[in-house]
Amino acid sequence: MRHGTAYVLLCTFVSVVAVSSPCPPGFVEHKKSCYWFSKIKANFAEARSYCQYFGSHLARVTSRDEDDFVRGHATIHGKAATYWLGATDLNVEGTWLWEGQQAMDYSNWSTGQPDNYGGGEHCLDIKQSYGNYLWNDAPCTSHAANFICEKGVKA
Ligand SMILES: *[C@@H]1O[C@H](CO)[C@@H](O)[C@H](O)[C@H]1NC(C)=O
Ligand SMILES: [Ca+2]
Ligand SMILES: [Ca+2]
Repeated sequence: MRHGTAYVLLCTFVSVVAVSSPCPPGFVEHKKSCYWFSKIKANFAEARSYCQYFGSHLARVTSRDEDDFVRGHATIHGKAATYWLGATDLNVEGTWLWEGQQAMDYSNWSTGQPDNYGGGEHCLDIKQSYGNYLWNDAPCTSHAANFICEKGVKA
């Protein structure tokens, strides 16, 4: 019985340690946010819904530091061809806003982007083939891509 009790205590301890990360399982911590690099593909609206389902939003990359983190993690760990980020110019062509209507003060577009190719590119993605995950505008609905969800670390 004593061994049983010790085992239960050990398991309790291990689970407390396991949940002590401020991020949900599968999310990666960086600074004050948790990020999930999807293994699945979806169009932009579906990707947004997935993130919301997990209590998060499509990632808003608002600084060079965050940009470097996202690009680095995609390069070393994620390795998908393309990821959606949470910005569009759907309201006013050429005016890019992060979801939640936050102005895009920092950006890091790939050479020649955003080009609004064919007049129909209004959602932000990062592509491995575009300068190793520099930014590009892409059609929101006609193609499926991986995506990155973000949520703030709980205070
Ligand atoms: C964009 O990212 C590249 C690669 O990490 C970096 O060399 C460049 O300085 C960045 N641009 C800006 C505006 O921060
Ligand atoms: Ca556009
Ligand atoms: Ca483009």
